[in-house]
Amino acid sequence: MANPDGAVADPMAKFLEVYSVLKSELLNDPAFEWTDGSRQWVERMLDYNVPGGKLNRGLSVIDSYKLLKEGQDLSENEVFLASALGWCIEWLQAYFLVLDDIMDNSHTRRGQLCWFRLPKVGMIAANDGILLRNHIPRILKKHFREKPYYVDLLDLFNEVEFQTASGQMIDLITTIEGEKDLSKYSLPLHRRIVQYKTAYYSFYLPVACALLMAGENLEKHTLVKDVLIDMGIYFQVQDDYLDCFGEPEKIGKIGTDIEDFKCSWLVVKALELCNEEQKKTLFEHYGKENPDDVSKIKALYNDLNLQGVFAEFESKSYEKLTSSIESHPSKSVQAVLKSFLGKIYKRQK
Ligand code: GPP
Ligand code: MG
Ligand code: MG
Ligand code: MG
Repeated sequence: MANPDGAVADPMAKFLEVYSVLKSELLNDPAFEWTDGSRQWVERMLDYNVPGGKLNRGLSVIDSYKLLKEGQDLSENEVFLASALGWCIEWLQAYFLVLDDIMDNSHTRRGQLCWFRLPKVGMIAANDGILLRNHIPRILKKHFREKPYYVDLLDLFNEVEFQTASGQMIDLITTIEGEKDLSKYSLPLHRRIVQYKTAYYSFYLPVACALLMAGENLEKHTLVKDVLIDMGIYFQVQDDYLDCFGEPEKIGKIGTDIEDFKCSWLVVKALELCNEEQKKTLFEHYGKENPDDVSKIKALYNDLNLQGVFAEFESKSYEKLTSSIESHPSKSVQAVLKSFLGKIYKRQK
């Protein structure tokens, strides 16, 4: 949306413009001798995997930075830098999703086939994941090398990636073939998995980036971090819920948690609420590829009214998170956290 003087007013259009800038820098990275073929591959891979999501994580770096600046007008350069950090998080997310879809044997993502499912791609996707990951420090080096917070930024991305990969590891090793045992699934195990695999990179990272840009010391913001981690846990419970009860057209993906024997919030709740008979059904049919087994688990989830149980959890979580947010001393930090919560409460996608 261009104004008469040519300036871009729409924040989303502006954010997408930064994507084009970063992409063309990466496609002309002087550290590699490009050919037309290699450049085309990377461009197609980026366009397929990086910008197609809701972009909430990326946009929230800019929103958070604005709120932290308490209404002061941001310079063009500040908007560019906050957008570039936002895109680094979207690159991180693309890297995780390309690999997660291989590991979870998924079929669709963001309303299209998973990248590795494209006939020409296959396991090249594993290397594309590595490339996506390597683009992040290249973007940071190009645009933040001279900043006083450069080392902290690099450290932040490294720490968060380590936490996410560790969470993904526990998500995966609970499903090892031959060791499938539902009796080890519990709310504390679920919490541990989702805290690490989702909450740090999806919720803490965007705000931490904005705090660093604003010159803050992250060690002084443990309260903010705690609330964001709780919000991330709530967000992944929603993801687990939508995996079974969401509409694939809205969430852009077909759920695989039941087939994959995942320690999902739904199965943990089902184990908590079931009688002996229903428990047998769970033990017999959970974690099987066969659609008949999957249907039996879904029918049981309905019998146990897990939709109602989730609705209850959702409103309770909202109340708890709101009261933790309101106990924070700074109004601008409260505004950052409330805007985040508002974006995800009762989400359908
Ligand atoms: C979400 O799990 C977690 C991730 C995408 C992190 C992956 C981390 C790696 C180190 C690869 P999910 O499988 O429930 O997500 P979705 O439902 O979107 O597939
Ligand atoms: Mg997964
Ligand atoms: Mg997955
Ligand atoms: Mg999921």
